[in-house]
Amino acid sequence: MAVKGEVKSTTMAKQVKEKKVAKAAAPKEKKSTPSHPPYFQMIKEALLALKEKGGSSPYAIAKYMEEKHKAVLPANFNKMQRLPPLQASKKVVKKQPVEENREEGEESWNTREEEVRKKVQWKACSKSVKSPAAKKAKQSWLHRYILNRDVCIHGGGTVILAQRTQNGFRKILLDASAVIQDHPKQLKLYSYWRSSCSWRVRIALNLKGLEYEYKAVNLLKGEQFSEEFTKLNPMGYVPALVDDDVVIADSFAIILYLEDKYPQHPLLPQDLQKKAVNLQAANIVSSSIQPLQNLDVLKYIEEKVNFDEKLVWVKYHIGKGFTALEKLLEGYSGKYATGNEVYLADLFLAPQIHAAVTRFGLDMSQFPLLSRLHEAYNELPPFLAAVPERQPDCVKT
Ligand SMILES: N[C@@H](CCC(=O)N[C@@H](CS)C(=O)NCC(=O)O)C(=O)O
Repeated sequence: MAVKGEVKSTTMAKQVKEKKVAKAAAPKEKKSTPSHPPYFQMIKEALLALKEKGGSSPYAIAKYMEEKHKAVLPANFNKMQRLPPLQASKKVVKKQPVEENREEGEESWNTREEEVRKKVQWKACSKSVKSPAAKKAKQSWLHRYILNRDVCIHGGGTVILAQRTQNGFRKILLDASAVIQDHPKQLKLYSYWRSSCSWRVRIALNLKGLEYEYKAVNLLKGEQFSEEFTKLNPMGYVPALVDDDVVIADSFAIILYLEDKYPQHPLLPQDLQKKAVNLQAANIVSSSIQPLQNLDVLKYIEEKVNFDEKLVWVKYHIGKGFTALEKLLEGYSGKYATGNEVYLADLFLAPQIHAAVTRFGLDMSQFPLLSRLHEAYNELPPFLAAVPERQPDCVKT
Protein backbone atom coordinates (compact mmCIF):
# COMPACT_ATOMS: atom_id res chain seq x y z
CA MET A 1 0.00 0.00 0.00
CA ALA A 2 1.39 3.47 -0.83
CA VAL A 3 1.72 6.02 1.93
CA LYS A 4 0.43 9.59 1.41
CA GLY A 5 3.87 11.18 0.71
CA GLU A 6 4.67 8.61 -1.91
CA VAL A 7 1.43 9.32 -3.75
CA LYS A 8 2.20 13.06 -3.77
CA SER A 9 5.73 12.68 -5.10
CA THR A 10 4.53 10.24 -7.76
CA THR A 11 1.84 12.71 -8.85
CA MET A 12 4.35 15.55 -9.02
CA ALA A 13 6.77 13.47 -11.03
CA LYS A 14 3.91 12.60 -13.34
CA GLN A 15 3.01 16.29 -13.71
CA VAL A 16 6.61 17.25 -14.50
CA LYS A 17 6.78 14.46 -17.04
CA GLU A 18 3.49 15.53 -18.61
CA LYS A 19 4.69 19.12 -18.80
CA LYS A 20 7.88 17.97 -20.53
CA VAL A 21 5.92 15.88 -23.01
CA ALA A 22 3.54 18.76 -23.71
CA LYS A 23 6.50 21.12 -24.24
CA ALA A 24 8.17 18.71 -26.62
CA ALA A 25 4.92 18.19 -28.52
CA ALA A 26 4.16 21.91 -28.80
CA PRO A 27 5.09 23.24 -32.24
CA LYS A 28 8.27 25.27 -32.13
CA GLU A 29 7.70 28.92 -32.78
CA LYS A 30 9.01 29.59 -36.25
CA LYS A 31 11.76 32.15 -36.51
CA SER A 32 10.18 34.93 -38.48
CA THR A 33 12.03 35.97 -41.59
CA PRO A 34 11.74 39.57 -42.76
CA SER A 35 9.32 40.09 -45.60
CA HIS A 36 11.42 42.85 -47.13
CA PRO A 37 14.31 42.15 -49.51
CA PRO A 38 17.75 41.88 -47.88
CA TYR A 39 19.14 45.26 -46.82
CA PHE A 40 22.01 44.90 -49.20
CA GLN A 41 19.61 44.37 -52.06
CA MET A 42 17.57 47.43 -51.09
CA ILE A 43 20.68 49.58 -50.83
CA LYS A 44 21.84 48.41 -54.25
CA GLU A 45 18.42 49.12 -55.67
CA ALA A 46 18.46 52.62 -54.23
CA LEU A 47 21.97 53.34 -55.50
CA LEU A 48 21.03 52.19 -58.96
CA ALA A 49 17.82 54.20 -59.00
CA LEU A 50 19.37 57.37 -57.60
CA LYS A 51 22.32 57.16 -60.00
CA GLU A 52 24.33 59.81 -58.18
CA LYS A 53 27.92 60.12 -59.21
CA GLY A 54 30.22 58.86 -56.46
CA GLY A 55 27.41 57.29 -54.46
CA SER A 56 24.41 58.57 -52.54
CA SER A 57 24.10 59.76 -49.00
CA PRO A 58 22.80 57.30 -46.42
CA TYR A 59 19.87 59.65 -45.90
CA ALA A 60 18.93 59.61 -49.60
CA ILE A 61 19.29 55.84 -49.73
CA ALA A 62 17.24 55.29 -46.62
CA LYS A 63 14.59 57.70 -47.87
CA TYR A 64 14.37 55.75 -51.11
CA MET A 65 14.21 52.46 -49.21
CA GLU A 66 11.47 53.81 -47.02
CA GLU A 67 9.40 55.09 -49.93
CA LYS A 68 9.76 51.87 -51.88
CA HIS A 69 9.44 49.33 -49.08
CA LYS A 70 7.47 51.21 -46.45
CA ALA A 71 4.88 48.46 -46.04
CA VAL A 72 7.41 45.75 -45.28
CA LEU A 73 10.18 47.53 -43.40
CA PRO A 74 10.32 46.88 -39.67
CA ALA A 75 8.55 49.36 -37.42
CA ASN A 76 11.87 50.23 -35.80
CA PHE A 77 13.46 51.20 -39.09
CA ASN A 78 15.46 54.04 -37.64
CA LYS A 79 14.53 57.35 -39.21
CA MET A 80 17.72 59.13 -38.20
CA GLN A 81 20.20 56.41 -38.85
CA ARG A 82 17.89 54.64 -41.30
CA LEU A 83 20.31 51.81 -41.79
CA PRO A 84 20.52 48.45 -40.05
CA PRO A 85 22.96 47.96 -37.16
CA LEU A 86 26.64 47.56 -37.67
CA GLN A 87 27.92 44.17 -38.71
CA ALA A 88 31.67 44.10 -38.46
CA SER A 89 33.55 41.87 -40.83
CA LYS A 90 35.56 39.03 -39.38
CA LYS A 91 38.13 39.45 -42.10
CA VAL A 92 41.15 41.68 -41.85
CA VAL A 93 41.07 44.01 -44.78
CA LYS A 94 44.45 44.54 -46.31
CA LYS A 95 45.60 47.64 -48.05
CA GLN A 96 45.53 46.76 -51.70
CA PRO A 97 47.40 47.74 -54.84
CA VAL A 98 44.28 49.00 -56.56
CA GLU A 99 45.66 49.53 -60.03
CA GLU A 100 46.53 45.85 -60.37
CA ASN A 101 42.97 44.88 -59.67
CA ARG A 102 41.39 47.32 -61.97
CA GLU A 103 39.45 46.10 -64.95
CA GLU A 104 38.69 48.03 -68.07
CA GLY A 105 36.06 50.67 -67.51
CA GLU A 106 36.41 50.68 -63.75
CA GLU A 107 37.42 53.63 -61.73
CA SER A 108 40.12 53.10 -59.17
CA TRP A 109 40.15 54.19 -55.59
CA ASN A 110 42.44 57.01 -56.50
CA THR A 111 39.49 59.35 -56.71
CA ARG A 112 37.18 60.59 -54.02
CA GLU A 113 36.67 57.10 -52.66
CA GLU A 114 40.40 56.81 -51.96
CA GLU A 115 39.95 59.56 -49.44
CA VAL A 116 36.95 57.84 -47.94
CA ARG A 117 38.92 54.61 -47.77
CA LYS A 118 41.76 56.30 -45.93
CA LYS A 119 39.40 57.92 -43.52
CA VAL A 120 37.64 54.69 -42.83
CA GLN A 121 40.89 53.16 -41.52
CA TRP A 122 40.26 49.68 -42.71
CA LYS A 123 42.11 47.97 -39.94
CA ALA A 124 39.83 49.56 -37.46
CA CYS A 125 36.96 47.40 -38.60
CA SER A 126 38.84 44.17 -38.17
CA LYS A 127 38.00 42.27 -35.01
CA SER A 128 41.70 41.81 -34.34
CA VAL A 129 42.10 45.52 -33.62
CA LYS A 130 40.72 46.48 -30.27
CA SER A 131 41.99 50.00 -29.65
CA PRO A 132 39.39 52.45 -28.25
CA ALA A 133 39.84 54.64 -31.31
CA ALA A 134 39.15 51.69 -33.53
CA LYS A 135 36.08 50.74 -31.55
CA LYS A 136 34.83 54.30 -31.76
CA ALA A 137 35.37 54.38 -35.50
CA LYS A 138 33.55 51.10 -35.77
CA GLN A 139 30.61 52.15 -33.71
CA SER A 140 30.12 55.69 -34.81
CA TRP A 141 30.39 55.96 -38.53
CA LEU A 142 31.47 52.82 -40.23
CA HIS A 143 28.85 50.41 -41.40
CA ARG A 144 29.74 47.56 -43.64
CA TYR A 145 27.53 45.01 -45.22
CA ILE A 146 29.29 42.07 -46.71
CA LEU A 147 27.50 39.69 -48.96
CA ASN A 148 29.73 37.23 -50.75
CA ARG A 149 31.92 39.35 -52.94
CA ASP A 150 30.19 42.68 -52.51
CA VAL A 151 30.54 45.21 -49.81
CA CYS A 152 28.66 48.39 -49.28
CA ILE A 153 30.59 50.93 -47.31
CA HIS A 154 28.89 53.60 -45.35
CA GLY A 155 31.39 56.08 -44.08
CA GLY A 156 32.07 59.77 -44.11
CA GLY A 157 28.51 60.54 -45.16
CA THR A 158 28.65 58.63 -48.42
CA VAL A 159 27.59 55.16 -49.36
CA ILE A 160 29.45 53.48 -52.13
CA LEU A 161 29.49 50.03 -53.57
CA ALA A 162 32.70 48.12 -53.76
CA GLN A 163 33.75 44.65 -54.73
CA ARG A 164 35.76 42.37 -52.51
CA THR A 165 38.81 40.99 -54.29
CA GLN A 166 41.57 38.68 -53.11
CA ASN A 167 43.66 41.63 -52.07
CA GLY A 168 41.06 43.97 -50.69
CA PHE A 169 38.39 46.10 -52.26
CA ARG A 170 37.80 48.01 -55.40
CA LYS A 171 35.02 50.29 -56.36
CA ILE A 172 32.37 49.19 -58.79
CA LEU A 173 31.03 51.85 -61.08
CA LEU A 174 27.55 52.77 -60.14
CA ASP A 175 26.30 51.53 -63.40
CA ALA A 176 23.42 49.10 -63.45
CA SER A 177 25.01 46.42 -65.54
CA ALA A 178 28.31 46.46 -63.64
CA VAL A 179 26.62 46.14 -60.29
CA ILE A 180 24.05 43.63 -61.38
CA GLN A 181 26.66 41.46 -63.04
CA ASP A 182 28.32 41.27 -59.69
CA HIS A 183 25.29 39.98 -57.85
CA PRO A 184 26.13 36.72 -56.14
CA LYS A 185 24.67 33.59 -57.66
CA GLN A 186 22.39 32.61 -54.86
CA LEU A 187 19.66 31.63 -57.30
CA LYS A 188 19.52 28.23 -58.95
CA LEU A 189 17.19 27.58 -61.83
CA TYR A 190 16.33 24.01 -62.74
CA SER A 191 15.55 24.29 -66.39
CA TYR A 192 15.42 22.50 -69.72
CA TRP A 193 16.57 24.42 -72.77
CA ARG A 194 13.43 23.85 -74.83
CA SER A 195 10.93 24.16 -71.99
CA SER A 196 8.72 27.19 -72.56
CA CYS A 197 7.89 27.34 -68.83
CA SER A 198 11.59 27.55 -67.93
CA TRP A 199 12.06 30.11 -70.65
CA ARG A 200 9.51 32.49 -69.08
CA VAL A 201 11.45 32.42 -65.85
CA ARG A 202 14.76 32.94 -67.64
CA ILE A 203 13.33 36.10 -69.20
CA ALA A 204 12.13 37.34 -65.80
CA LEU A 205 15.56 36.73 -64.26
CA ASN A 206 17.26 38.53 -67.14
CA LEU A 207 14.91 41.50 -67.00
CA LYS A 208 15.51 41.85 -63.30
CA GLY A 209 19.24 41.55 -63.82
CA LEU A 210 19.57 38.54 -61.55
CA GLU A 211 22.39 36.12 -62.10
CA TYR A 212 21.58 32.49 -61.54
CA GLU A 213 23.13 29.10 -61.70
CA TYR A 214 21.69 27.02 -64.53
CA LYS A 215 20.83 23.48 -63.46
CA ALA A 216 19.94 21.42 -66.49
CA VAL A 217 17.22 18.79 -66.19
CA ASN A 218 17.05 16.61 -69.28
CA LEU A 219 13.38 15.94 -69.90
CA LEU A 220 14.06 13.48 -72.70
CA LYS A 221 16.18 11.36 -70.36
CA GLY A 222 13.45 11.54 -67.70
CA GLU A 223 15.59 13.47 -65.21
CA GLN A 224 12.47 15.32 -64.08
CA PHE A 225 11.41 12.12 -62.34
CA SER A 226 14.68 11.62 -60.49
CA GLU A 227 14.63 11.47 -56.70
CA GLU A 228 16.72 14.62 -56.50
CA PHE A 229 14.40 16.66 -58.71
CA THR A 230 11.07 15.43 -57.39
CA LYS A 231 12.17 16.64 -53.97
CA LEU A 232 12.02 20.12 -55.52
CA ASN A 233 8.90 19.54 -57.58
CA PRO A 234 6.79 16.46 -56.86
CA MET A 235 4.96 17.05 -60.17
CA GLY A 236 8.17 16.29 -62.05
CA TYR A 237 8.02 19.44 -64.16
CA VAL A 238 10.58 22.15 -64.81
CA PRO A 239 11.20 24.90 -63.89
CA ALA A 240 12.07 24.99 -60.23
CA LEU A 241 13.84 27.83 -58.51
CA VAL A 242 15.98 27.65 -55.40
CA ASP A 243 16.71 30.94 -53.67
CA ASP A 244 18.73 30.10 -50.56
CA ASP A 245 16.28 28.07 -48.51
CA VAL A 246 13.24 28.98 -50.59
CA VAL A 247 12.15 26.39 -53.17
CA ILE A 248 9.44 27.14 -55.73
CA ALA A 249 8.23 25.07 -58.62
CA ASP A 250 5.80 26.39 -61.26
CA SER A 251 6.78 29.25 -63.51
CA PHE A 252 3.87 31.48 -62.49
CA ALA A 253 4.64 31.14 -58.80
CA ILE A 254 8.35 31.67 -59.43
CA ILE A 255 7.79 34.84 -61.45
CA LEU A 256 5.45 36.32 -58.85
CA TYR A 257 7.97 35.47 -56.13
CA LEU A 258 10.74 37.20 -58.10
CA GLU A 259 8.46 40.17 -58.61
CA ASP A 260 7.90 40.53 -54.87
CA LYS A 261 11.46 39.90 -53.78
CA TYR A 262 13.30 41.73 -56.56
CA PRO A 263 11.18 44.75 -57.45
CA GLN A 264 13.54 46.15 -60.06
CA HIS A 265 11.92 46.15 -63.52
CA PRO A 266 8.31 45.59 -62.39
CA LEU A 267 6.50 42.90 -64.33
CA LEU A 268 3.01 44.04 -63.46
CA PRO A 269 1.72 47.52 -64.31
CA GLN A 270 0.11 49.78 -61.71
CA ASP A 271 -3.04 50.22 -63.78
CA LEU A 272 -5.50 47.61 -62.51
CA GLN A 273 -7.15 46.87 -65.83
CA LYS A 274 -3.80 46.48 -67.55
CA LYS A 275 -2.55 44.32 -64.71
CA ALA A 276 -5.58 42.05 -65.03
CA VAL A 277 -5.07 41.77 -68.79
CA ASN A 278 -1.47 40.74 -68.19
CA LEU A 279 -2.56 38.06 -65.74
CA GLN A 280 -5.31 36.89 -68.09
CA ALA A 281 -3.00 36.63 -71.10
CA ALA A 282 -0.35 34.84 -69.03
CA ASN A 283 -2.99 32.41 -67.82
CA ILE A 284 -4.30 31.67 -71.31
CA VAL A 285 -0.80 30.53 -72.19
CA SER A 286 -0.04 28.75 -68.94
CA SER A 287 -3.30 26.95 -68.41
CA SER A 288 -5.11 26.77 -71.75
CA ILE A 289 -2.28 26.24 -74.23
CA GLN A 290 0.98 24.96 -72.75
CA PRO A 291 -0.42 22.04 -70.69
CA LEU A 292 -2.03 20.67 -73.86
CA GLN A 293 1.28 20.55 -75.70
CA ASN A 294 3.27 19.09 -72.82
CA LEU A 295 5.60 16.18 -73.40
CA ASP A 296 3.56 13.59 -71.54
CA VAL A 297 0.32 14.65 -73.25
CA LEU A 298 1.90 14.38 -76.70
CA LYS A 299 3.42 11.01 -75.84
CA TYR A 300 0.03 9.79 -74.74
CA ILE A 301 -1.66 10.87 -77.99
CA GLU A 302 1.11 9.32 -80.05
CA GLU A 303 0.73 6.02 -78.20
CA LYS A 304 -3.06 5.92 -78.00
CA VAL A 305 -3.93 7.43 -81.40
CA ASN A 306 -1.01 8.00 -83.77
CA PHE A 307 1.98 10.22 -84.49
CA ASP A 308 0.17 12.58 -86.88
CA GLU A 309 -2.70 13.21 -84.52
CA LYS A 310 -0.48 14.90 -81.96
CA LEU A 311 0.40 17.73 -84.36
CA VAL A 312 -3.25 18.21 -85.29
CA TRP A 313 -4.09 18.35 -81.57
CA VAL A 314 -1.34 20.85 -80.73
CA LYS A 315 -2.15 23.15 -83.63
CA TYR A 316 -5.81 23.16 -82.75
CA HIS A 317 -5.18 24.16 -79.13
CA ILE A 318 -2.53 26.75 -79.88
CA GLY A 319 -4.80 28.24 -82.55
CA LYS A 320 -7.72 28.44 -80.12
CA GLY A 321 -5.60 30.23 -77.51
CA PHE A 322 -3.98 32.55 -80.04
CA THR A 323 -7.38 33.58 -81.43
CA ALA A 324 -8.46 34.58 -77.92
CA LEU A 325 -5.21 36.40 -77.27
CA GLU A 326 -5.48 38.42 -80.49
CA LYS A 327 -8.92 39.63 -79.37
CA LEU A 328 -7.89 40.24 -75.77
CA LEU A 329 -4.82 42.30 -76.61
CA GLU A 330 -6.33 44.28 -79.49
CA GLY A 331 -7.15 47.33 -77.40
CA TYR A 332 -4.02 47.24 -75.25
CA SER A 333 -1.02 46.36 -77.36
CA GLY A 334 1.66 48.79 -78.33
CA LYS A 335 5.14 47.70 -79.17
CA TYR A 336 4.54 44.87 -76.70
CA ALA A 337 1.47 42.99 -75.47
CA THR A 338 -0.05 45.69 -73.25
CA GLY A 339 1.71 48.86 -74.38
CA ASN A 340 5.21 50.06 -74.93
CA GLU A 341 6.65 48.44 -71.83
CA VAL A 342 7.45 44.79 -71.34
CA TYR A 343 5.22 43.12 -68.77
CA LEU A 344 4.19 39.69 -67.57
CA ALA A 345 2.09 38.82 -70.64
CA ASP A 346 5.16 39.23 -72.84
CA LEU A 347 7.13 36.71 -70.76
CA PHE A 348 4.49 34.08 -71.41
CA LEU A 349 3.82 35.00 -75.03
CA ALA A 350 7.38 35.06 -76.34
CA PRO A 351 8.19 31.37 -75.68
CA GLN A 352 4.71 30.23 -76.72
CA ILE A 353 4.79 32.04 -80.07
CA HIS A 354 8.35 30.85 -80.68
CA ALA A 355 7.31 27.23 -80.03
CA ALA A 356 4.26 27.60 -82.29
CA VAL A 357 6.44 28.88 -85.13
CA THR A 358 9.60 26.82 -84.81
CA ARG A 359 8.47 23.56 -83.22
CA PHE A 360 4.96 23.10 -84.47
CA GLY A 361 5.04 25.05 -87.74
CA LEU A 362 1.81 26.96 -87.05
CA ASP A 363 0.58 29.26 -89.81
CA MET A 364 0.91 32.65 -88.12
CA SER A 365 -0.75 34.64 -90.92
CA GLN A 366 -4.05 34.47 -88.98
CA PHE A 367 -2.38 36.13 -86.00
CA PRO A 368 -0.95 39.49 -87.10
CA LEU A 369 -0.73 40.99 -83.61
CA LEU A 370 1.13 38.01 -82.19
CA SER A 371 3.40 37.91 -85.25
CA ARG A 372 4.31 41.54 -84.65
CA LEU A 373 5.06 40.83 -80.99
CA HIS A 374 7.21 37.86 -82.00
CA GLU A 375 9.40 40.20 -84.04
CA ALA A 376 9.59 42.77 -81.24
CA TYR A 377 10.72 40.13 -78.72
CA ASN A 378 13.46 39.04 -81.09
CA GLU A 379 15.10 42.41 -80.61
CA LEU A 380 15.21 42.46 -76.83
CA PRO A 381 18.49 41.27 -75.24
CA PRO A 382 16.88 39.83 -72.04
CA PHE A 383 14.54 37.81 -74.28
CA LEU A 384 17.26 36.78 -76.70
CA ALA A 385 19.53 35.58 -73.91
CA ALA A 386 16.73 33.29 -72.76
CA VAL A 387 16.07 31.52 -76.08
CA PRO A 388 16.58 27.73 -76.05
CA GLU A 389 19.47 27.85 -78.50
CA ARG A 390 21.51 29.94 -76.07
CA GLN A 391 21.13 27.65 -73.10
CA PRO A 392 24.03 25.49 -71.92
CA ASP A 393 22.07 22.24 -72.34
CA CYS A 394 20.86 23.01 -75.87
CA VAL A 395 21.18 20.08 -78.21
CA LYS A 396 21.65 21.08 -81.82
CA THR A 397 19.61 18.82 -84.09
N1 LIG B 1 2.45 24.92 -64.63
C1 LIG B 1 3.80 24.51 -64.69
C2 LIG B 1 3.97 23.56 -65.87
C3 LIG B 1 5.37 23.03 -65.97
C4 LIG B 1 5.56 22.15 -67.18
O1 LIG B 1 4.61 21.66 -67.78
N2 LIG B 1 6.82 21.94 -67.56
C5 LIG B 1 7.13 21.12 -68.69
C6 LIG B 1 8.15 21.83 -69.57
S1 LIG B 1 7.54 23.35 -70.20
C7 LIG B 1 7.74 19.81 -68.22
O2 LIG B 1 8.54 19.80 -67.32
N3 LIG B 1 7.37 18.70 -68.85
C8 LIG B 1 7.91 17.45 -68.51
C9 LIG B 1 6.99 16.32 -68.84
O3 LIG B 1 5.94 16.51 -69.46
O4 LIG B 1 7.36 15.20 -68.47
C10 LIG B 1 4.71 25.72 -64.84
O5 LIG B 1 4.25 26.73 -65.37
O6 LIG B 1 5.85 25.69 -64.40
